[in-house]
Amino acid sequence: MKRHAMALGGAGLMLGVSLLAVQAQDGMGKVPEPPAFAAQSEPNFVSISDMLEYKALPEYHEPEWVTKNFVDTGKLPPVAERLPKEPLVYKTANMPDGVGIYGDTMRHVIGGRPDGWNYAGGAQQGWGGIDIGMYECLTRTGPLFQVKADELEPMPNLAKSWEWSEDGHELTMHLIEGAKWSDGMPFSADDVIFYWEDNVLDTNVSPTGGATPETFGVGTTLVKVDDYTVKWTFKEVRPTQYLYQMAYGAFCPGPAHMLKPQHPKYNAENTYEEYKNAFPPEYLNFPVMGAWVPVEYRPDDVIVLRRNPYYWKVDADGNQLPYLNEVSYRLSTWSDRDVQTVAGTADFSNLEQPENFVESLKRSAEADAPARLQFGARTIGYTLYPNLSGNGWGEPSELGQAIRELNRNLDFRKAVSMALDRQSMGESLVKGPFTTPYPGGLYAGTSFYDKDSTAYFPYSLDEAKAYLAKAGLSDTDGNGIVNFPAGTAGGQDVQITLLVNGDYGTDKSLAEGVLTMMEKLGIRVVLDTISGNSLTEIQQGGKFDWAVLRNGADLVSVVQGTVGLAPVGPRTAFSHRVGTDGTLDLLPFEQEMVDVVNKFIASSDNAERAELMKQYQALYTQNLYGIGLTQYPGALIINKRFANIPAGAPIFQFNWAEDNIIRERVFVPADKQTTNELQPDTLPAAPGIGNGPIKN
Ligand code: BQZ
Repeated sequence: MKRHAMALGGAGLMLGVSLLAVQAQDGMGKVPEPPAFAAQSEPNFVSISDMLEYKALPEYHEPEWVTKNFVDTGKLPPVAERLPKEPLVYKTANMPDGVGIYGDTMRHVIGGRPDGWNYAGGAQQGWGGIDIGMYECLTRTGPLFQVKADELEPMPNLAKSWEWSEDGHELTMHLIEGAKWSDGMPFSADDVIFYWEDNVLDTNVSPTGGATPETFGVGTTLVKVDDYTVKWTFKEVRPTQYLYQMAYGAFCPGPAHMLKPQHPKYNAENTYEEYKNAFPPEYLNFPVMGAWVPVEYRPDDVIVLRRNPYYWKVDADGNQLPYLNEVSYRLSTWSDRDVQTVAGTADFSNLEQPENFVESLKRSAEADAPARLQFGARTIGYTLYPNLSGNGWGEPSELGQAIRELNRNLDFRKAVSMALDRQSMGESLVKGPFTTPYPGGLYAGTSFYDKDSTAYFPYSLDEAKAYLAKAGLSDTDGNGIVNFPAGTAGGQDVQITLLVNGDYGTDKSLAEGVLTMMEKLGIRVVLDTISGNSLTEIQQGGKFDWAVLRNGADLVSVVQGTVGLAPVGPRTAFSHRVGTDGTLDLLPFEQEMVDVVNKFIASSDNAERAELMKQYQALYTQNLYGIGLTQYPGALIINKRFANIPAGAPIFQFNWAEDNIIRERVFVPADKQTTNELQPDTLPAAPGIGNGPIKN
């Protein structure tokens, strides 16, 4: 069973019997066995050193049209001068279809909308792989799904190597030397330090990747040693865990030469809001370290990105990557992404919404289907999060505060959990062996999951009502909805606002399910459905009683986003952040969870880490820190013309598939290339409002 379960790379470390079986409690039942659902393809497990190295090569190449139209005309220096001293070199043996050829485009469809390019300063680009393709980070973790379990550690990226000091408190990182931003300006430690000091540590800024000062450990410092060396100092000893935080989304520095002049610390004219929005989507050719640069933006229509002529990665023959000249993002809906990719009018989709499973499976099974569809393991999961702050996070109203007190009451959380019929909730999304009831916590089938440490409160409306009464609630005005006790919120009906992501059908269906089931319990739920970029601010501002959330990588991989597993810092956890007095009013079990997660971060002993995660799982599920809803697999849908797609690439594990498949190595064989490029034979021009690409 273990070999098969997800076959997740990384830590398949199951160690003997669990030391902390769940303490039997009333209402607890057997954890449901997920229906058998094997991933449709397995990764070829390798070492990181089999995938890449940093090395100077005897010669370098680029697309002919770039040489002819740009280098020979003096618009660009020769490719060798545009590359760093030692580019990142992808090894041919790890490329499923070998060295590729230049040409073609990958057409994406996304449900998000860009509000600017200042990722470090908090602007969003629309998700769906735009930011992942534009912004490079110190380390990289997406492709780790194919790394051998006992060799799991983050891959080098902008940081090409690092070493720990004797005492384990200092980590010296060596950056790629001589690399340039896509406008030709040098990349150096100054970009890294500007990101750290003036975006992460400056709490007036909320970087889009979610980084907070505590993301890298309370009291951690980062200094420049020289142009290509930085040094971290941690309170913990050898907290290797933080190397994962230095990957996508939390440590992807922006171009200081562009951002600094807009930052209020250096430009008193600007407010922090103006800094965040200093580079709107109309501002094109914004300098990046990623493979593609935004050159065209048509609101509610499309974003086109063209190859970065200064991209610092090559294949083993010295061909500068990427192979694809262009990537584009049609601005539509997430659901339309599945439809268009299966139909062949788009090229890539993470099939993550069960309501599209059946149609997508049917169409992609046909012989002439343009795209292939490959299910991975169950790494998509949804949770109902009660806001656990009792000291003012989100400035709740009197009713809101009364609800927070209820949320902090275990009997109340048990009532809510036992009123949820997770089986029918899953089936309402899609019939078949896909969904499974999810108790909450770490996902069944993932590396650190332990069934014996998982508590589960199965569906029982009667028992749920008993717990509701135990929480002091009864329907005093006989309208079917329980009331607060006299003296609390005026004894009014218990009415709860549920925050929902309006951009996904799945989120809305699950929220509707919660609403209907709570009604049967005697709780009125009102949906607060938010679409677009403002949702993140509402979530991070704590402006919700309850929220339905598609979980991040922390509950799948544990090692990615670890600080999100519990409120280890003032702004690290989704459902409990500092109150108006700047303190975290943790419940006793939350404090235990924080202690366990901090021990995990400070430990590099695999046996101890596995044990700690059992304790975490037991604390989480026994106390219903989050109330799990459903868990299911996703499928990668990719047009059949693309080559170098790694086997067994999950849509989501350490990161999304847009990172996992290493798009800069993806290519289209000559006989399959199309004329789908929207801006053929062009390269990014100078950064500026309305500046399109240049042809020659
Ligand atoms: C994948 C992903 C790539 C963010 C986003 C979006 C944001 C959240 C989440 C997913 C989208 C796609 O997810 O659903 O398949 O392409 O972009 O970044 O939901 O609203 O804030 O966490 O990753």
